[in-house]
Amino acid sequence: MSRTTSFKLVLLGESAVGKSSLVLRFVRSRLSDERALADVVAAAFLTQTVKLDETTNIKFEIWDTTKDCVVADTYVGAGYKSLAPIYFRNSNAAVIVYDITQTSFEKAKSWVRELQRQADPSTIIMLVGNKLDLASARKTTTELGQRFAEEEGLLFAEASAKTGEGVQELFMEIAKKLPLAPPPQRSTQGGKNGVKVQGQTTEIPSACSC
Ligand SMILES: Nc1nc2c(ncn2[C@@H]2O[C@H](COP(=O)(O)OP(=O)(O)OP(=O)(O)O)[C@@H](O)[C@H]2O)c(=O)[nH]1
Ligand SMILES: [Mg+2]
Repeated sequence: MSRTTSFKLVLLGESAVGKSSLVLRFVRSRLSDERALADVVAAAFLTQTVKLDETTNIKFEIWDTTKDCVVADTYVGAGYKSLAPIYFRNSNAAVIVYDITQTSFEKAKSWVRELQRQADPSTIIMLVGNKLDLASARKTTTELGQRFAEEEGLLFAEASAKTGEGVQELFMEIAKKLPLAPPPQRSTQGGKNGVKVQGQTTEIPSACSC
């Protein structure tokens, strides 16, 4: 028997930094198919299971975000000032993405502050500098990202959704930090779609192909 525990993971970051591309690379392991990217951009929710060891699987319930839905929900729900904490309510992990070739690092820092203010303190936060394949055009040094992550107690990685470099590894690093015992259920009242997914453990036969 192997044990599968589900965790909610949310992706945050400025538009066009590559959030959906990272999810697609993680879930489908390739990024050559533009139609597949269009699908994942439209999807907003995907799952992927990774094997931590012989008896332990981690199922990521991945919530992608886009500029459009953040703006819409922010407007309807909380006014323009707050960046819709509904996206990270009940999240076990948050991946905050910036593009190393753009000025999106400051926006990533503001997402970190927002999470520190509003998310559950047990939420694992990972800062990811994406588009590592374009390192020759980088505006944010590795050291800058690494230092900020260290100061704030975050996990840190650089990756390329385009080549796949570092993508599986960053999700595995998060998987290793997740608490294997189910965390206490938190209230989902008022949460978008009323979803309650974190820390759900299911026993599945090891022969199961799913
Ligand atoms: N060179 C390169 N391009 C990338 C990489 N990741 C994403 N892109 C490109 O960057 C653009 C934006 O990628 P998306 O994945 O749609 O970005 P996003 O963060 O989901 O954007 P929003 O949904 O608008 O918030 C697309 O043209 C991608 O092909 C990468 O690692 N390297
Ligand atoms: Mg997207």
